[in-house]
Amino acid sequence: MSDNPSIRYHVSMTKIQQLQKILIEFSYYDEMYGIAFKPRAYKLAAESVSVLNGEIENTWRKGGIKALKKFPGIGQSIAEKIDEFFRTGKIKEYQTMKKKFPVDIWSLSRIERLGPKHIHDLYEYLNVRNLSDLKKALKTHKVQTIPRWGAKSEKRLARNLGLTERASDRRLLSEILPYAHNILTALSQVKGVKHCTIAGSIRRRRDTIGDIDLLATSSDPDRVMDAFTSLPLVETIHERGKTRSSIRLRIGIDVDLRVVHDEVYGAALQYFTGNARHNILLREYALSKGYTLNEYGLFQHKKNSLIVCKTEEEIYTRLGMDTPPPEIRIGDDEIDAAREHRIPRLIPYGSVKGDMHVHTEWTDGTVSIKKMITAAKKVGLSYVAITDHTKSLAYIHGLNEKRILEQIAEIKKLNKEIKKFTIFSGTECDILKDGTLDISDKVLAKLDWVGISIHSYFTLSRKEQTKRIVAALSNPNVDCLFHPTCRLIGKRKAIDYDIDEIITTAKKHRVALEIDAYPNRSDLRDIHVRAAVQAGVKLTIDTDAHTPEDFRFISLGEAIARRGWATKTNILNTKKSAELRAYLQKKRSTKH
Ligand code: DGT
Ligand code: CA
Ligand code: CA
Ligand code: ZN
Repeated sequence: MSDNPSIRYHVSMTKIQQLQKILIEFSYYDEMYGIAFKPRAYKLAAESVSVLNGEIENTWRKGGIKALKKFPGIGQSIAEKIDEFFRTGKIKEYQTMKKKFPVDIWSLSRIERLGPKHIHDLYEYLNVRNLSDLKKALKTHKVQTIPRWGAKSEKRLARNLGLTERASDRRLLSEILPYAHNILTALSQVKGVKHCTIAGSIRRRRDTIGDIDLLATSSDPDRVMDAFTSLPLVETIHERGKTRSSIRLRIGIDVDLRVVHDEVYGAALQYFTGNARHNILLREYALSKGYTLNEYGLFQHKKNSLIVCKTEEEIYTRLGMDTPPPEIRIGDDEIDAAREHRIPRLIPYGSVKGDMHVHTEWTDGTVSIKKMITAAKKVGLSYVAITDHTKSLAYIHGLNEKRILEQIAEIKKLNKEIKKFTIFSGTECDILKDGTLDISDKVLAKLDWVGISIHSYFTLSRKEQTKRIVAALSNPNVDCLFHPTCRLIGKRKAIDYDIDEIITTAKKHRVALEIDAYPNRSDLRDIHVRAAVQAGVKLTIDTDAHTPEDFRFISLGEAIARRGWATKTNILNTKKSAELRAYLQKKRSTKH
């Protein structure tokens, strides 16, 4: 048995991962022995294989070696090897290579800054074949005895090995975003900096973030790197170069910074925004149009020249397509849509006018209705729905029918007092195990806005859970299903039900689905949003605020909506309050 996670990982490697491993090992091996040109091709091929995953095999099945050659990095010789692998599960040349060099190159290559030459030396001088050999060699301080290595390199290797083993946690966007902005502000002020921007998964507004990627252009790159590596937040400097530096912040997240020339800013931004899959599909498309696209620029084959693209738009335009917003660059169908000019105008940030899911001290919120209103106004909202919990949640004093009626009266009074702001009387009514609601229909009918949600029996079977929610959605008083999948990132998996059936039912009964922007919820997910949009189901973007500060999360919900290709008209609470009230009243009066 081994205590090493990456070794255990090998045991359960999929076919594609094995192929990727083989290609990477070939690339390292070729580089060790100075076989020119090939390593780069192998790397590109490995990348295509890993990112396109099952498509590689499908393509091979349909068109064999010839079809494989359309992918970046895959020429005749690599295509033949992949063909052999899919046919026989083996590659003879690989087995020969492994006999000559019996080293787990793959695992070792995952250590930051451990290149082919190093792996070669470790094997030649110390007989290091895998991670556990490497750990032993480090412990006994043998690594520093390798010619030209020294104590410093040994120390760095030990540290990077530790980092590789720890670096798997993803962090919530909301937690990381402020740090990214801080660094951005600091770097933008450095003399000589022209552009400075956030790229990577943060620019795409993913829910969770692996590391922070920044991109800058400057007339004095050294100065930018100095500023970057001496930021007060820095814990470790992994690497400091002229064009690329990498640090770890004290909060335990890494930051990559690249500094490039102005002429390639567009290409670099496009590349480092990703995601990798989008990049590879775009590259594939560019190839078919006679261009090579990579992080260094866009090159036209016919003229054998670099095309200056100072902006991302110039690249996409050159390739004859619209520029897909970063949020939808996931390597799905956005490139086709951009070519056919059918990406809709995604909901602009700042479009949400009111928050339809807000808690107060009546249940588990921290402050009064009035204080929540003040906070909502401060972030520019013009209405909210107060949606406290109901009686099933006894441990937080969920409201019963009597208390709900009292709250309705209180809100009526407040609405008369306040100006230029509307409060909707709402609820977050609990869905019971059998799909009935825990508040009487008579009282629900008196509310402006009825949200329903699940807080118990998360593990019912798929069939039972679907039936339960369908039943709840069919109640004519219901306006919205709150945090529809109940997932809590890092804590609770989504409940299991047939999302398509929920979407169909929501459509039938004109119930909206919520995008709950509370960071560890981010629920609905982007794919569900897209399905709901396609089905013509209305959505809301809410924060599920329990404290006045929580309203700041609205833009995160807008990001999810954008990732799900939603436009302004798909989102109910982009309406003005009077329009929304009219919409809800009409819905009630025509409901059967
Ligand atoms: P993360 O950090 O895991 O949240 O996700 P990203 O997308 O920020 O990934 P990261 O930081 O590894 O790389 C930043 C961007 O660089 C990525 O979005 C696209 C580009 N990139 C990284 N690796 C590859 C690759 O293997 N192939 C291609 N074509 N692009 C890549
Ligand atoms: Ca990243
Ligand atoms: Ca990165
Ligand atoms: Zn809630």
